[in-house]
Amino acid sequence: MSGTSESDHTVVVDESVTPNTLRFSAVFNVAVPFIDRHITEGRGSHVALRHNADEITYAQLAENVSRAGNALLKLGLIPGDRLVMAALDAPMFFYVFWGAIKAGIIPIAASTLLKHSDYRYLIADAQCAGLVYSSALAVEVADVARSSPHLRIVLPIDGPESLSQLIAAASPKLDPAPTTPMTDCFWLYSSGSTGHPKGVVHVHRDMVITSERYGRKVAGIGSADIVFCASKLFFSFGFGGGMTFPLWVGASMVVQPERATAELALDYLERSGATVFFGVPTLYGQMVHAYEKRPRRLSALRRCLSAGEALPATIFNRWKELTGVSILDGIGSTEVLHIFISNRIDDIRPGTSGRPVPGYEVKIVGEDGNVVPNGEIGTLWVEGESNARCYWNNPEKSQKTMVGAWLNTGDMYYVDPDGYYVNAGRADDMLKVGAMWCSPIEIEAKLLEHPKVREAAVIGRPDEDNLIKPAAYLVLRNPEDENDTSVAELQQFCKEHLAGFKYPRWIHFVNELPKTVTGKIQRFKLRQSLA
Ligand code: 3UK
Repeated sequence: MSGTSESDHTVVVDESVTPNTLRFSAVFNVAVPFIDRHITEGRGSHVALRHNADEITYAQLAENVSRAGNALLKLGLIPGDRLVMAALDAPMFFYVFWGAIKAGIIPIAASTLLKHSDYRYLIADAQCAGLVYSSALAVEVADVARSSPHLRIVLPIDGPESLSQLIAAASPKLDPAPTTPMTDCFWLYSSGSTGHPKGVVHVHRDMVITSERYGRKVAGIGSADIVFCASKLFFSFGFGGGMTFPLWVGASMVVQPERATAELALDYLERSGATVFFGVPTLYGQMVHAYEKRPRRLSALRRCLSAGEALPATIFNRWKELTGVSILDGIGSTEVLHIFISNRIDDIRPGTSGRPVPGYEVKIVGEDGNVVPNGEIGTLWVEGESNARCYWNNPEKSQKTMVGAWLNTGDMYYVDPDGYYVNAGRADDMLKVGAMWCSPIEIEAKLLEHPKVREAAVIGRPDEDNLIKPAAYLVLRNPEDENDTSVAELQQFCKEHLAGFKYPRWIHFVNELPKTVTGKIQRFKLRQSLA
């Protein structure tokens, strides 16, 4: 490219200092080191993606990424435009996502589990210029185009008359847009206790930081690995495990569009010969039960990673007995992009999140704003170079959460006498159920819509595997309804009207709920009564 020099788009890791310093060139498009670098370094014939029976090499990946970037530019998108992707995990996800980045367009990987009204909100909120979607999701994204005046391009990714034909017809040569390490690169959306999900804005350097500091150094992924990640690419845990970490080191990835059940995940692990596996604790728990019923040959597996919710020690121990492999639990977030406190392969304390990942600073802060004495519980803050630049269009929330270089995780933590970080729940009332955000307020609101319910409070409670699930405390209009039939009926009502994982696993009938003088429900009092 005219005006591009050899030293553009490079990052140098200075191994002589701890933590390592990462030095970026002033002109830096992250698609070059993650995609094109493998060709210049001679890995073009190495398999990048394994998708059903297809194998896609790094050379083919690089070519398709450039084609996709050209196709998006030809459609009229320009650098700086935002492109919402409602895309299932597949090779096309990689082409479109990286093609956009290479062209300077900002992809937003939206959850594929959203409903029509969620997509409508997200598209209007992001003020995006383009929307591309997997044809399987066409029903949910239908007519969202009308919700945003900014939207110029709406196109299915696959099928007849789709982006895939434009990509096939486009040129395989594309000069990388001359972005910088701090230019906005991509967004993910994250939900909170009330209101709408927030756009989390990440810049070009962020995925380099997570891939080097956690993916390579802590998870230990190398170019010879075959990585299978059960979490989807729109969830930043899956985004790292299933895409950026393997790409950073030139490893192979197993790509599969379906939701991973325990059986399916075990099948994939066995058949793909995966050496590295990423999953969430709820899935590991289910895989333990499935494996106990029918053992598998997982002889290639050498490393297992977990995040999204706390991994109970019992699941760690049982998985290790069954497979011989330790699970490294670590805490991460969409805002930090990936894991910043983690166990290490030679330093594991089951039931804890481990120790800070080198390169990240963490502190535990009390209600007075000061760091608490060792061993006391406080709110966990984190500082690191992959922290999101801001929440999109939400200065109030950005200001509260991101103070200087520090980010408030909203998690309660303490440090045990040996220096391991132990999770002690959330500072807010939010729950992580199967690693997915679950707002008690949303479940309560749904229960209140039921004619039998007068008042409702929802809190988290550990199940038999020690994983958190919602429990509801209800005041009914008519005490005569306090029976098993009502429990079943109310659970069914929630299953029908909420995402499947949100229904209350336990329902308790009470005469009154603990409240403040102003009438606010005191969920912490219910939690205390459980302890
Ligand atoms: C909770 C954990 C205990 C915690 C995520 C790894 O989960 C991820 O991102 P989200 O934005 O949620 C972040 C919140 O989830 N959490 C995550 N991991 C753990 N709690 N132990 C854990 N190991 O409340 C955190 O604030 O959905 C995880 C990598 C990338 C991610 N985005």
